[in-house]
Amino acid sequence: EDGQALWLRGNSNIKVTVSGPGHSPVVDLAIAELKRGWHGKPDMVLNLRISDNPAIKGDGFQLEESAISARTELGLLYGAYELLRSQYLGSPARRFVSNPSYSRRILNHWDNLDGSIERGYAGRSIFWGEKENGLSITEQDKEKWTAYARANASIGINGSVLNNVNASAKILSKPYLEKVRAIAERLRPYGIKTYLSVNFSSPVLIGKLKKADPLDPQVQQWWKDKVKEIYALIPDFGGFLVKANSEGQPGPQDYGRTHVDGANMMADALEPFGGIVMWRAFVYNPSPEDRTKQAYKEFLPLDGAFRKNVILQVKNGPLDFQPREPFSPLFGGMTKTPVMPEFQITQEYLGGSKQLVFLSTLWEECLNNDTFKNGKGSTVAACTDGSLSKTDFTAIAGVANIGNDVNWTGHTFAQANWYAFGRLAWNNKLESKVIAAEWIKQTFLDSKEKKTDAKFAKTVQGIMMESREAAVDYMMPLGLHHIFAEGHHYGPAPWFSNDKIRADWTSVYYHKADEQGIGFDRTRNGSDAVDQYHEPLSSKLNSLSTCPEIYLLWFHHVPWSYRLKSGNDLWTELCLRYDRGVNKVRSFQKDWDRMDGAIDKERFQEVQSKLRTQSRDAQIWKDACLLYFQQFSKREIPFDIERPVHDLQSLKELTKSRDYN
Ligand code: BDP
Repeated sequence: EDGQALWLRGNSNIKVTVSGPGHSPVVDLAIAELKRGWHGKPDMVLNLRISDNPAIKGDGFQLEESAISARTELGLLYGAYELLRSQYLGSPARRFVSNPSYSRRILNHWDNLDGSIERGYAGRSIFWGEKENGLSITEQDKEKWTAYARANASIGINGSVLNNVNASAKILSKPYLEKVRAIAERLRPYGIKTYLSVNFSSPVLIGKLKKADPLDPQVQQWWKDKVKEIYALIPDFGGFLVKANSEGQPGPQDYGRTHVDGANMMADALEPFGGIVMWRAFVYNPSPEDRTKQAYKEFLPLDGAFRKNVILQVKNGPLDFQPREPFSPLFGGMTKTPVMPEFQITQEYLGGSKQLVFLSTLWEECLNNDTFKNGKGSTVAACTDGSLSKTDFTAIAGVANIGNDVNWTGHTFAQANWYAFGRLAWNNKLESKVIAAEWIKQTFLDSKEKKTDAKFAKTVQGIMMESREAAVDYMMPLGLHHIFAEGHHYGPAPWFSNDKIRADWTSVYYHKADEQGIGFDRTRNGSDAVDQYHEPLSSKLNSLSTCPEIYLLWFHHVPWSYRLKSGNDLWTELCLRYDRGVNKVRSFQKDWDRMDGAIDKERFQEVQSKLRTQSRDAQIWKDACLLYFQQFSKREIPFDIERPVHDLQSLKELTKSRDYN
């Protein structure tokens, strides 16, 4: 098996009769899927019906043994996929209602128009490729887009942003919009809306205007005309995603205006057509202010000033998709402006497509964090899914890990991250261990159990559930962050500093190791980032003795001799964690090897080989970080753990090289 079929391997020959409420592209798809993948009782008659059952919300559905009901046709399609999934998983048929946690469940593709993908590790873009074929569209392209749409619909994803947030203005030119239309036509039957990332300077770059000032009537008119042109081609177009005044991208501040001015201008253009603006809060400037505080400081004063069709898109943590971050304080901070979480499915900071890291646990951790916005129980999930603010303008985004590799995602196990994002976007209370179990069975095993299946499922679920914590351990335990090699973000470079670039792009800015200790002081004596959180959390984080140890060095500069809860001093604990991380990956290798024969050779060997690479690279992380930090701690690496096997100098050379990532 080459992995192309993803988690949708469940064709069957079992007969079923399906009656639907008339015919439409969506209903016909639901019927076709049920016939193709039916694993229920043979010769059953299944009814699909549109119902106004008040328990069903949005595109939700109700399943019963012989019926699927929904308010919308799309609800029937989602119900069909859920029914097939539960049959395949062998879960007994029972009556239940399932409603989506977020009404917009969106993939963000960081695909460039030349076909390259920013932070993509699975080949080239499935949408673009000036080098490959310009703007022409082949039959193969169309089939790929359909397969993509189907996979997404099967897990409830209903939106795609087709191009990189670092957006080329060309996307809004006529020939590109024509291609967007062709893509949208393929995605539409599966309920997937198309969105675009736009460049704020588009009126200048592809229009004939001299500036892109959002308060200039000519600029406003330009956007209105452009939006009209888009909707003439794509009547169900979803809206814009905007990265403005961030990392060199243009924005309203170039004209002395605010993010509100910029977002509202676009919102006004989109509003008559039902389109939305997803305005990214990932903004920071070279300034003496702690980078992790900047987005909150920028956006909190703007709360309430955005148009009704603007939603703020916020990365899970206040920095940038690190292996572990505390949640962004904006989730609990904004009260009048809807906020949507942005997760990163592509493993920019978690091993590209070389390492097995199941990200569902990271997202689950974020969603379950309590912001204390309205007192206890105000989780990030509740702050974003409409349950606190009683709105149904809700959304969630995941930065896609999809490319034109045969298996879509490079690493077979990276498919699980795509899958998990969709499942959590549909139901943000699902547990990662359940998601893992679902994925394993559908991806690797047949619906009828073989003898080896239960063992395989359990072993692999164990690996997946421990994989993210293992990565945290061998990369940056105890709250360390952003000590990656420059540029490629794959390997370690805690030594990285450079006077010629801004400090907050270097590693030393973040770990601040010195002879006394290590960590970034974000307490009230330091940058005071803790006070962007509500009480009692802010005080809890502020105090060294109550700050959760997983965030210790994120919030505190801690002496090497400081005793942790384990009884170990900080230096010893750091060493043990790095060592534990490496050992975990070694144990994943052993566990995997024991599974030889339980699944197809092709995928077995691919994963086996990638685990070898991961072991090697975990060792590099451990050696690099311990040997580097040891220069400050001046303490011995505990004698009962394995010694480093590399020299620091050689690792400095290695991680710089282009081939190493
Ligand atoms: C960082 C990536 C960069 C993205 C940026 C963003 O390194 O490539 O453009 O985030 O999210 O993680 O805008």
